[in-house]
Amino acid sequence: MSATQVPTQQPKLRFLQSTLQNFRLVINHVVWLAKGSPVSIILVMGPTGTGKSTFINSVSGSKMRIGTGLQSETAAVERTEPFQVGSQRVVLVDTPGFDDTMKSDRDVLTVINDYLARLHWEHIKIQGIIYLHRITDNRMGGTALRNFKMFQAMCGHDAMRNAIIVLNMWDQVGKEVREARMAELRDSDIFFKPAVEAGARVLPHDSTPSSAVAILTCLLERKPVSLQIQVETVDDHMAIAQTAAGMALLGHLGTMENKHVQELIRLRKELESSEDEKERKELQEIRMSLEQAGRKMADEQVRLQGMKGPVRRQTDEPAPPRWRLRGIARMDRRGTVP
Ligand SMILES: Nc1nc2c(ncn2[C@@H]2O[C@H](COP(=O)(O)OP(=O)(O)OP(=O)(O)O)[C@@H](O)[C@H]2O)c(=O)[nH]1
Ligand SMILES: [Mg+2]
Repeated sequence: MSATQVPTQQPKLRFLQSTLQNFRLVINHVVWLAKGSPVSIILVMGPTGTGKSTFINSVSGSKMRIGTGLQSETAAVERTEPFQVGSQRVVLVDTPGFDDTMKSDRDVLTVINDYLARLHWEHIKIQGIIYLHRITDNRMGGTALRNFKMFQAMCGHDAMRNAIIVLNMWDQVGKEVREARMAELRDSDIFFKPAVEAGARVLPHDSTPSSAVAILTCLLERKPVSLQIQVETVDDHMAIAQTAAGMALLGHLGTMENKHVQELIRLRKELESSEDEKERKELQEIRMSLEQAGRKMADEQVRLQGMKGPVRRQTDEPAPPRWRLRGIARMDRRGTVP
């Protein structure tokens, strides 16, 4: 090729390249439209009453029911319509806590796991998990610890990079107290430290929409993941009781049953030594309710052990090919995600 030919051929080449590039863009756009626009799925977890639904409503414009009384409000997995955060479309998924007033922990695990399994079956990955904790709580009690353990067991070590522990109601507590509580929660082995070491972040939330957007934005920078329980139940066909979350729950139920047994032994001794009729009657009533609670714990363990994995879709149609979804949820033509 002579030196004089170069200037005449380069514009032609550039023209061809840019035409090809435009053609590719158009094709990509058509394919993108045909598939529906991608959305990022973010789960919101935490004990009942920590403000999960309030958080979701504040940033998505949804109208999830907010609890006003002492009872748990969100009993099922509910999701928002897709909404915009920066350049991305997001769906937030509200979940019941593992201390629901009406549902057993086994029921809660089942409803969350069924939803997660369905996503995994569709090859839809999770963009992030938000775990809400009230900074106003002056104790990390058994309920909060149980919820956090279940969250950890469901997500697994690798998904912790996609998790943010949100300290809710931040502005309800004085500066010094909240800073001290945050440090203790973050640095204690029995609280959030293992999750933080695995990559989870701990962020305050002052109840404003802008603070919620900042939290979501942090999660949108991560690469979507599958949660441990999704892999265990869908890919590895484990029964619920064999999963880390199932075992954590069985462990909790076993401990509670043991506590009831110990309490019953103590009560029996008290009953034997008591001669006061009124006191004996009261002790009998306590014993009956303890026995009933103990039976319920034992029954829950048996039921959990007998549970199979999540129920697949009713039809036996094969899962969609991986190239269709590539790890992010896509709305179908009606604009919905699973
Ligand atoms: N002060 C204050 N109150 C809040 C905040 N978030 C939630 N609440 C209140 O806490 C209560 C429970 O809020 P919800 O959003 O229903 O909590 P939830 O975690 O969805 O509860 P469940 O659905 O029962 O699991 C409601 O009375 C809310 O008004 C907050 O950031 N600040
Ligand atoms: Mg709720």
